[in-house]
Amino acid sequence: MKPKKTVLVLATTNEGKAREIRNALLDLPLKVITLADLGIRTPFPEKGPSFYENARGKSLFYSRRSGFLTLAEDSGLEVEALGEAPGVYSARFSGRRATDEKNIQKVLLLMKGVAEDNRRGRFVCCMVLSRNGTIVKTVTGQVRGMIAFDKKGGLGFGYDPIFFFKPLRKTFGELRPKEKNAVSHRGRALKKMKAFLEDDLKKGCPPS
Ligand code: ITT
Repeated sequence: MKPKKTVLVLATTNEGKAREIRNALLDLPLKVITLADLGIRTPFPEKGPSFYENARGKSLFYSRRSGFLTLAEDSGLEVEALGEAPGVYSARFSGRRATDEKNIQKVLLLMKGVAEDNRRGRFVCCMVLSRNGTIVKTVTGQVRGMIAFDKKGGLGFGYDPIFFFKPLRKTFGELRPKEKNAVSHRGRALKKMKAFLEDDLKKGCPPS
């Protein structure tokens, strides 16, 4: 009989994030499910002042609700010339009916006239794993880039088409999933989380 896999709940409503996390954890003996699979629709009000506080809040909230090992993350774009905005407001930068496209247009408008040298930005990701309402592991990742003058590439999600990554001379919107994962804020955080999970699973933590 095959050993029972540990269930891991991805506590996110963002399909782009979920896809990247799933792909990165594919080779672990986990049964990865989503909040939707469990019929959990209660939104978590993200009101924290930092990525860490929002990620921690989401992770604990949904781990208590689901009863399973739960992974949540908070991430966003920080632009130096905009005083680190959009930051924790990245998802709703253009208002209550925000879309990726509207958010991108708002950043491009605010950056109009800003010279190339002053277009530095970075993506940040804080990821928190919880079990039974207790934090098990926290990891972070970040990546530096430049805010492009125009959109380029149709891959990825969110601000990817305007995030220019100098070492590859491409925007994140032009990177294939594996290429993005190798250098992105989320990929870097996931590398550490994956190492922790591998170890934890080897120790034979009880399947939840
Ligand atoms: P959940 O809270 O349900 O996980 P969300 O989209 O609301 O989903 P966040 O509050 O963490 O998540 O907001 C993250 C936003 O930051 C996301 O909507 C994008 O606009 C942006 N972002 C984060 N990671 C990104 C990435 O890899 N590429 C492009 N944009 C990204």
